[in-house]
Amino acid sequence: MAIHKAKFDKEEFKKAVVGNCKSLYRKTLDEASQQQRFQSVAYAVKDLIMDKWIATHKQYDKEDPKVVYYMSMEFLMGRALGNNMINLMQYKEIKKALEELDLDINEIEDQEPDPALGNGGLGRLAACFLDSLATLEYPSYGCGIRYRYGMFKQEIKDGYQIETPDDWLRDGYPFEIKRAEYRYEVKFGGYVKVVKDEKTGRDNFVQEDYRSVIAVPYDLPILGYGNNTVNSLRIWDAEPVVKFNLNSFDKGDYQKAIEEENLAKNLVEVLYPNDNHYAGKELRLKQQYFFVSASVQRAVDRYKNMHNGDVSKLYEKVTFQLNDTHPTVTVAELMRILMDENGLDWDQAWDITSKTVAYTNHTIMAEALEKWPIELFSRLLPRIYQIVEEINRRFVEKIKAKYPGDQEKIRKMAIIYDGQVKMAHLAICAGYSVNGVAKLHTEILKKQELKDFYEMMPEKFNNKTNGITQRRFLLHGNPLLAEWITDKIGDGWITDLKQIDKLSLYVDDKKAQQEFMNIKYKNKVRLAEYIKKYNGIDVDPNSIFDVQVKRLHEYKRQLLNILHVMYLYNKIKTDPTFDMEPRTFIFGAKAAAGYRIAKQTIKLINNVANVINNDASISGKIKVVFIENYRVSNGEMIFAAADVSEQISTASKEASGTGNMKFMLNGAITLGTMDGANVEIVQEVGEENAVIFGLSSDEVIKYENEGGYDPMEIFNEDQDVREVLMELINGKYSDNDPEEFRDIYNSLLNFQDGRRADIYFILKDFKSYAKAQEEIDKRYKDKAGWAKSVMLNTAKSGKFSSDRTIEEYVKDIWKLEKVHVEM
Ligand code: GL7
Repeated sequence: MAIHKAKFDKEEFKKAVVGNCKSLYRKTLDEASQQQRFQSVAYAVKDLIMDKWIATHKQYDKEDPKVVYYMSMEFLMGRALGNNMINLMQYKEIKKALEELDLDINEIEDQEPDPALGNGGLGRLAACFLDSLATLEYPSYGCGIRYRYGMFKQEIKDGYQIETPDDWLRDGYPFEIKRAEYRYEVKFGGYVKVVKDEKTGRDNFVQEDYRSVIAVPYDLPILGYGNNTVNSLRIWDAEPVVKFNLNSFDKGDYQKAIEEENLAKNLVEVLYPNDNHYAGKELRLKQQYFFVSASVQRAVDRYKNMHNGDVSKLYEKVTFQLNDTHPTVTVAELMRILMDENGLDWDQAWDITSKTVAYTNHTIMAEALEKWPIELFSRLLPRIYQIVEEINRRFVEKIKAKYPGDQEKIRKMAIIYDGQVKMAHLAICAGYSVNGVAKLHTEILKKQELKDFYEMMPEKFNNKTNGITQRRFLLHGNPLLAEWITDKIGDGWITDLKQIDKLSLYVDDKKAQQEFMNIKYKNKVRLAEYIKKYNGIDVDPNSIFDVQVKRLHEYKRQLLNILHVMYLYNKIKTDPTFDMEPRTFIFGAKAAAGYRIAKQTIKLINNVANVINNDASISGKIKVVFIENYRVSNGEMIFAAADVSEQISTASKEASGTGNMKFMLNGAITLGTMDGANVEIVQEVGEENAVIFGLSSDEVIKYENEGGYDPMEIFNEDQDVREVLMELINGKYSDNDPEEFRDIYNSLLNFQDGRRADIYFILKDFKSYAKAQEEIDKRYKDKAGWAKSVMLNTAKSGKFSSDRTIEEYVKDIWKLEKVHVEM
């Protein structure tokens, strides 16, 4: 790829910053607050972007390339300022200019709120994909929602998680642009009237007595690295129709006007903070249809403008990728627009739709599968429901034709069954591609979860192993290592991560090992300072930094990790001479606000931390830290500082994971189960450079099919496990209520609320995990061996760039062409 570096006029830039401060705040820089300085700098950086942004869309209009619309309820972008400076290739230049203005780039970057319009891996994947699409010069839009409040901020008070609103727009977000010229009406409720067209004899379907809102988009620039491509993330805000059209007042329909005002206000108010869990809330379905309808209306309009109003070949230039089932109403909305607004008949509309929409599955967790009650779905989206019903009717006919007399197939595969609309079935039936997100995950889809669909339509199924952008998670997040790598092998890795394999040459070189570990040490010092500042805990950068950061979920088994810490603590207490490398166990995780066991687990980790960190008798052999408010920005720093990457989900449950890749890239050893993309990480780096434990996914699935296992056996036979479990209920780690962790205890040992004991096999895997932890200790004692191993992790991470993932989507699914933008 030809890297293009634009000239940078330092004096111009400085002038712009000073000028922005004046015109935005009527202040000089030294009078301005830190936030105001950040805004002044951000607007100056935006100025460097605008011409490229304009040029990119001119070029798209001229060449009329095929475009992918990445439809996602979540985009977990992280901060933009530093990333934009990086992708402009002007980080150092701007840093220098700011120094001359007496501004510290780190402090300025720290002023930016993380735009956190996502929960976890699924939302962050969407953000990495946008970065790669722009870098690889592929035309694309991210389509989503401009939530007024993103992912909540987490505070820890007395060990408990407290959620506070994330008011990310409070000071104004400098990089967004309101596109008031693109306004679309989105209709909810009412009923469908059939009106016969006198001339054609055709039935027209008209929604009556509905409530509606106006969708207004805001665009955020998505910069390619080292090129002139600037794509857009388009997030939709909702405005009331009444502001726009006073008609309802004219008609005296005051009630309707108020309802519409409230609808608009509530619609985009907040991101649902559930990860891998579907709550079935009516407002959530409204959000889904809202952004889907606006995005599809806009995409079809744009296409028609460029093709004389003829929609018949839409699929040649437009493709919608559904990020999980959340945007699946895309299927029916596109059908509606093609039929009701463009006069196509069913077969034509279906032919186009089923060549235009593709679906990514991100989870097999049953509680994440979206199923909407017919009553709710049809009341909220009456016309969409009619269309889904007809899709279902035809699909069931096909199933019957293929499997005559097999009622079981219909029960398992129908889109509408048992009073519910099954979104995954709709997406698979209508989509031209269905992909999983790691090899193992795709195999489980084909063999288990979606077996019937795979048998009927094998050609649709494919795998796209996830990836991450090395621009944010190495070049920006770990500048010391990035510079060292570039020094050794050149900067090709920034846009072609496969090249990082050239580091393999250095893994036995003593000097290189020392340099690498020295950088790791400095990154650990940086994190230790952060921990001191925000947690008030002293941690030793010479200890092993053993890190588990990700959403708190039972299947991710933070509980296994902390139970092991409790076990280790007991070991040290009974044998003070017990020899081990000092270890700092670092956790970071948000729990969904209504997820009780997850919140109890946070409290448990904090209470264990309290006891252990204040026990002078163990002379600092272990420390436990819970980092508050884990998010993209502090994540960048955490990955850079990790020695051990905890990826310990119950095998088969973590579809892919992407944190695992960020740790590997930054030189950490994976301590994990054979789950998700861990399998491929081990394949790349070699078993000897990871530490693997626990049940395999086949074993887990086998137990599940046979009704589980009996954790009581382990409890009765294993004294260490029993001791740790008893500590959950004997008050050892309770500050006031000794019953505090009873639910956790019960979840491991007792059948309750229709759920088997220990459904995530924590006790089953405990022994094997403890052994794996001993193995980590042993390996760390061999300094040279460890250094070689972590360097190999970095060197072998080439596969896990989202650039590779995107090239695969482009080649196998989207069939896009690159568009080069000249300036
Ligand atoms: C997830 C998976 O849990 C995670 O393993 C995967 O890496 C990610 C991106 O594909 O998607 N599925 C899901 O529902 N969430 C995820 O993070 C929230």
